Amino acid sequence: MLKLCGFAASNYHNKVKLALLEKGVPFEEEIAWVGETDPAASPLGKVPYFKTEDGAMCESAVMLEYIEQKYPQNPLLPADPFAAAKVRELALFLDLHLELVARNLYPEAYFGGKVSDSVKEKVGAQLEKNVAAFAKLAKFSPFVAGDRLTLADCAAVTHLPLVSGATKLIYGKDFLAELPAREYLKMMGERPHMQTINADRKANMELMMARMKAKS
Ligand SMILES: N[C@@H](CCC(=O)N[C@@H](CS)C(=O)NCC(=O)O)C(=O)O
Repeated sequence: MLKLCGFAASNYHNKVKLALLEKGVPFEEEIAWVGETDPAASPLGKVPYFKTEDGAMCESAVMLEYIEQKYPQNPLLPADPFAAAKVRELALFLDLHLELVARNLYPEAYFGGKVSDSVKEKVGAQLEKNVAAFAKLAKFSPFVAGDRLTLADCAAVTHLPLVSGATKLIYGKDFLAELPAREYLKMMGERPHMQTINADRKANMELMMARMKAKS
């Protein structure tokens, strides 16, 4: 059976988990905390990663492509090559230009750490530019890439709350306020699989905080 390794408080873990649930792919979750991952499966020590009957793989974008090709049911990519590329473009923007940039703020926004003023300034400018670019590509009609659920939604629904929350906490301003992100997240949050993911996320977050407390 396909194993999704990671932990349910992770947005990248949930990006892949949502795709598996929406596609109806049978899988098991195996908990792998940061610092306790399998180096052969994830050489950078990041989660999530898959253990498959053919071997292991990491990087959520690749994992989504793998399940899409291996389990074609309930497709999360359009058959048309151009339309599929536009979905991948959005998913990449979400990972690379929004989430990865906002991630620099998480130590202070979410983990009680500190981020220097120079980092905040640099990240703020970059995010402002990147959110404006993302706004030109995103459709929100009602899904992020158009009228169907795609793998771009798996990234959007898991990353956008973190980007929105981190910018609110660090700059006192939600950088996504001009986008219909709240309505979108509300609509997505009504999906039964998102409700599972959110319940698992909350329970896992408590476990993670307890672990961090016990370690400090
Ligand atoms: N590019 C990776 C990013 C995954 C990622 O950053 N995961 C976080 C958890 S949300 C992690 O493992 N962080 C630990 C680290 O970077 O050492 C992917 O798409 O899978």
